[in-house]
Amino acid sequence: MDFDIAVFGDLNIKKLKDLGNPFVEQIVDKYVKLCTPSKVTVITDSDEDIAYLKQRAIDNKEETPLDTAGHTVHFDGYYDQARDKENTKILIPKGEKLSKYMNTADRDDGLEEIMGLLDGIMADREMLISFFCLGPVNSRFSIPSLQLTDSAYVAHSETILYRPGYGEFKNLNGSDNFFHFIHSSGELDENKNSINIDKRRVYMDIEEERVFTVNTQYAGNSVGLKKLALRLAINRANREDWLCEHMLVMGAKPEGKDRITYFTGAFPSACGKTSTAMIPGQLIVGDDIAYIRKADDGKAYAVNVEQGIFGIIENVNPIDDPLIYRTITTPRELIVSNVLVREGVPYWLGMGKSLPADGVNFSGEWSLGKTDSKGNEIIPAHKNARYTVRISELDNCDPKLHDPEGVPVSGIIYGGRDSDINPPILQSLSWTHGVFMGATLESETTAATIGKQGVRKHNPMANLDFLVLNLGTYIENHLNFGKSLEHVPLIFSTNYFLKDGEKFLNDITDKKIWLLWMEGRVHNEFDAIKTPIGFIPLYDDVLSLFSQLFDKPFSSELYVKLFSIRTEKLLGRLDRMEKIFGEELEMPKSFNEELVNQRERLLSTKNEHNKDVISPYDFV
Ligand code: SPV
Ligand code: MN
Repeated sequence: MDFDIAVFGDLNIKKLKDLGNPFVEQIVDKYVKLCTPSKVTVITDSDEDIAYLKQRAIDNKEETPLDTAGHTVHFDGYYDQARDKENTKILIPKGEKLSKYMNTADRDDGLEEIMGLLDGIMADREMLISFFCLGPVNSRFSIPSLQLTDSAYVAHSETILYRPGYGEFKNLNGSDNFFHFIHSSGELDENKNSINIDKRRVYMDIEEERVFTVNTQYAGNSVGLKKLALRLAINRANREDWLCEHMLVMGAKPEGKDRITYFTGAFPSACGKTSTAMIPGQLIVGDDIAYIRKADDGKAYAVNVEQGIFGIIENVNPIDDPLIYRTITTPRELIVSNVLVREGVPYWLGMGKSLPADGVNFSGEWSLGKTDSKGNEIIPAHKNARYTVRISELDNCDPKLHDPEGVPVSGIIYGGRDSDINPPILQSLSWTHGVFMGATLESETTAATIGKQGVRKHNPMANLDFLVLNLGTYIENHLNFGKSLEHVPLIFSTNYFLKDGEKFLNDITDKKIWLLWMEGRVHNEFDAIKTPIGFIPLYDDVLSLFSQLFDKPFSSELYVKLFSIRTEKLLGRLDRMEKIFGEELEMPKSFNEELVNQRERLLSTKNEHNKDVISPYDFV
C-alpha cells in the first residue's frame, strides 16, 4: 500500500508497515481516503506515543488539566450525555429479522448512510490510529482491536481503559482476526462539542466485525472498545461457545481464610454493580465486561476485557466509597467528565460537600438558576458524570488482573432490583435454573432514570441493550456453556433493595454478608433451605455473619421479612416472563420447562401452606 507522505509522514508509514498486516493497511487507506484528514498519526505502545495522545487532548481543548497532578476534565455536549439507544443500530442483511428488542437497520442502506456521513468528515483534522487488546495481552481470551478516531479524548481514554495492542497486532502475523472501529466527533462548536447531534449514528456491522460512530463524544457511544466491541464479541462468543457478558469480576476474600473465591456478576444499572465489585476488603478484577471460557481443567475462567473503570462519580464520597474517593482525589492519570469545575477543582453531586454556585459544566459557563433552551433548570453536574481510571490505581486491585489465563469462576451473580419480590440472596437449584434466574432479571426504575419511578424493566443478564442475536439463541448458548463444564459455577441472585413500606430492609453495607454467604456456599461451609425459587440461608448463619463482620445483631423478625417467599408476586413475575418469552423465536425447550416447573412449584407450595406469603421457617 502506498500512503501519502504529505498526510502520514515517514515515521507513521513505518509504524504501519512494521505490523506486516495488509488488512490494517487496507482499512487505514480506505478511511483516510474517505474521511480526508489533513494529518494521520499512528500510536504504538510506546510511552512517547501515549504521552502524545494526552497532550493532543489538551492542545485540542477536548480535555483541560485540573489542579491535581495528572487529572483532566472532559465535557460532552449538553445533549450527548448517555448512550443513544435510538440511533444505535445493528446492520442486518435484507430479509433477516431479529427479536423486537433489537434495533436494526438494513445493512446496505445503513452502510450507505454512514459512508455518506464520514465523507470528508475529518478535513483539516488529525486522524489518530491506535491499537488495543480486549482482554490481557498474550491470552487465548483476547481480541486485538484497531481504533481510528479524530478525538484525542477517545484515544486517550482507551489508553487508560484498555491494554496496549500494537504488539498484539504484530503477533497476528498478517491475519484479519481483529475488530475495528471508526469514530468521528463530527463538526464541533466553540466548546469542542459535536454539533450535529441529530445525525448521531452508531452502526454495528457484525459481518465485518466493525462499528461506525459519528457526531458523538460520550464514551458509551464513542469509545469503540467498550459497548461497541461488546456487541461484536457477543456475536463471536455465541459462534464459538464461550460467554461474553456485561459482568463485573471480583475476588471474595474472607478474613482468616487463605483463599480467594472469584465471582462474576451482571446487574442492570442502579442495581449495585460497581459497589459489589468494590465491597470493602475484597479484590476487584473488573466492573463492566467479562469474557468467560472453559479451560482444560473443565472449569470456567473469566478475564476483564478492560483494565480501567469508566465509573459513575455521583455519590462517590468519603463515607460511602472511601476507596474510590481517595483514588479519584489524589494525583494519578485520571479523566473526569461532565462534573462542575471551578478554579481547577471538580465537583459532583453527592460528593459529601456543598457545590459552588458557579463554574463550568456540561452546559458551558454555569451559575445557579441557569436554564436550558426548554426552560429547564440545569443542575451543577450531570447525573451520569464519570471518572476514568486504571484499576491498577486502586488499593483493592486483584493481583490476577492481567493474568492471561483469567481467574476461575466459582459463582455467577445476577443482581436485580425490586422492593417487594425477591429475597436479598438466592442460590439457584441448578445451572439451568440459574440461567432462568439471569434471563428473568428485572429492575425497578429509580429517580436516576428518565421516566416513571418503580416501573419493572426486564433485562436478561443485564445484557439486553447489547444483544445482537435473538434471546433464545443467547440463552441457549448459556445453557450449553454450563453443560460443557465439568465444574459448574454456582449461580446466585441478589436483591439489595427489599423494602418494608418506604424503608429499605438492608443497609448499603449488608451486601458483604450475602457475598460471604455465597463464598461459604462455594466451599460447602453453609447449609441452606430449599424453597421453590432456590436455596436461602439459615437464620443462624446470617446471624453469625452479621456478628462476625459488623458486630451487629440480626433479628429473626428481620430474617422472616427478608426471606419469606411471596408466591403471588412471584407468580405475577412468571406471567410477565411467559408473555415476553412466548413472543420470542426459538426459545430452548429446557428454558420453557424451567418456567413451567417454577410455576408448579410455587402453586403447590402456596396450596400446601394455604397462604400467599410463606415464612422461611415453614420450609425447614
Ligand atoms: C453502562 O451504562 O452500562 C456503562 C456506561 O457501563 S456506558 O459506557 O455508557 O455503557
Ligand atoms: Mn456497563
